[in-house]
Amino acid sequence: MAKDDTPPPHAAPDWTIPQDWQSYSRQEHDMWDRLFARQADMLPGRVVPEFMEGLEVLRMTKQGIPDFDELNERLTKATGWQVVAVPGLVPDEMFFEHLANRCFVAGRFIRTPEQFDYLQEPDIFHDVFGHVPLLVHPVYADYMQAYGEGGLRAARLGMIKELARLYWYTVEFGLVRDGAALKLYGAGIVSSYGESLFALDDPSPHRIAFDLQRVMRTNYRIDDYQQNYFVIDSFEDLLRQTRDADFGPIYEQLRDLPPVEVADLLPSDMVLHKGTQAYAKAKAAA
Ligand code: HBI
Ligand code: FE
Repeated sequence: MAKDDTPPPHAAPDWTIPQDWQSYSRQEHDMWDRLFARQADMLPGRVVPEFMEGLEVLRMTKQGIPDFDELNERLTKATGWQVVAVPGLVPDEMFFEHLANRCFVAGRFIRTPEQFDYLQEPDIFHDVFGHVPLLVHPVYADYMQAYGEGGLRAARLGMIKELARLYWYTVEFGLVRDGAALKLYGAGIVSSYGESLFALDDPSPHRIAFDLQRVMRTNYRIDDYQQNYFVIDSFEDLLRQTRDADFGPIYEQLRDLPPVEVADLLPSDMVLHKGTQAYAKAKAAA
């Protein structure tokens, strides 16, 4: 997280930079195409259908790194959102402010061949392939804006950490119920080949019904596959629970409750799948 709230010299006061699409190399476009092909082959049937529709509506099926100007013509027409380039992580309040204005900030750099399977910092493939397709879905688009507005309130109340957990377990690593099955929608999952398989198929992680306060208490790991996934009923339900929630009382309760550690289950949890945690245990033992 940025400690300093002044943007780097090449960035605007709101931290945006030009995407400078012309300057991407052949190799960088190829990297996008390889990542795209692997995910586009595997995701149908695993991801919510709205995600695949978003790729089509935005013509992201076209080869090469998307040009934000082209992307934004279609995205703005659909839901009024736009994508802007930033140098890397931006300060929390700037991030929330952009979301509240229907502006999604994206890194402009793409991972190197050595980082094909995994990198910790968000690159353009994670940010644009992972996050942008669902922004054409009107309810999801409203949720993201509501989240930004909630972030600005949380910042005034000193509750950013709690609200960031909500982002993590929905926007980044969320699952949604689809009848008896589960589907992916979190950007951190759908931009990762390994986690797109793990999150749905592996017996290791817990899969727990979404509960706003529970999620806001739950720590997360940023260095490996998640040990918990939270499952929403629908985007409508997620939006209703968050937009209509008066977070004031929830935050007051949270101040008196200890955080929940990553793999812990609570008696109040509605557990859809109790994980073996075998994956995390094997990693910890190695
Ligand atoms: N900056 N570029 C960028 N991308 C993010 O996802 C991001 C950020 N700054 C802050 C931030 N996320 C977090 O505060 C959110 O996870 C809540
Ligand atoms: Fe992300």
